[in-house]
Amino acid sequence: MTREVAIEQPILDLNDRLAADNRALLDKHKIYMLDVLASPGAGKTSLILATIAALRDRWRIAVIEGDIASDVDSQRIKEQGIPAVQINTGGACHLESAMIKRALDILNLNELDIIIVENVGNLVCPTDFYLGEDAKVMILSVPEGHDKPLKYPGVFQVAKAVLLNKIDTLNVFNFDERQFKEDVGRLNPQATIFPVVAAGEQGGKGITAWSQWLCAQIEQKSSGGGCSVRQ
Ligand SMILES: Nc1nc2c(ncn2[C@@H]2O[C@H](COP(=O)(O)OP(=O)(O)OP(=O)(O)O)[C@@H](O)[C@H]2O)c(=O)[nH]1
Ligand SMILES: [Mg+2]
Ligand SMILES: [Zn+2]
Repeated sequence: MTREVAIEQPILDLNDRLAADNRALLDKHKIYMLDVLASPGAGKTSLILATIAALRDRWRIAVIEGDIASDVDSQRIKEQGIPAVQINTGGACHLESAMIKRALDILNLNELDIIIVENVGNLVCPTDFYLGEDAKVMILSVPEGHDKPLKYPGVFQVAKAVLLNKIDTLNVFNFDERQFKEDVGRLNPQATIFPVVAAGEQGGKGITAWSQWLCAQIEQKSSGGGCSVRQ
């Protein structure tokens, strides 16, 4: 006789319990945590750096960097004088709440307002793992193609905001922005879409609108004081 063992569900249940602990800890410290999802190279670190530049006058920010290997991205963040914790998953293609818990133990939570998590580059399984964050957002970059909402619907559905990055390359890649917006709107009508350029010669385009949206989200959790975004 063979028996099927559903292994996925207990793992997700345990993950959710630890994520709830993370969330309680963050709430106690009034820290807003954002989980950034995207494919490898879509511009996660670039967007995080641009967001830090826009918000650092107003908020105290730290970054948790998730990568399979290396500390390349956390070094880029630390160069800006921002605390960063690198998590190397050793092969796992997503972050789990237990990993975030260990990173929270290292950070000084009394001196932070925002934690930005850069998840492992992957459009699939990070979608299923709640880490205790206040919101997930996702980035699609123009070279990946406008058909991605149809092929990877899950990540577009969990995102509170969708960033369309590298719009400086729209013409080169024949990207149909109207179709993209239509498909995202069908999957997730609540998601706000922000076309941006996170890096390069036109770097900074659209970042103010995105940062103002994020600032308003954070405001709802913090003790007030208003939003101010450096342009
Ligand atoms: N032209 C253009 N290039 C960009 C833009 N944003 C990022 N890049 C470039 O895209 C490459 C990847 O950017 P990263 O920010 O490292 O991407 P990532 O998603 O963090 O990559 P991984 O962490 O390796 O998954 C870099 O060479 C960036 O300079 C953009 O808006 N326009
Ligand atoms: Mg990166
Ligand atoms: Zn995975």
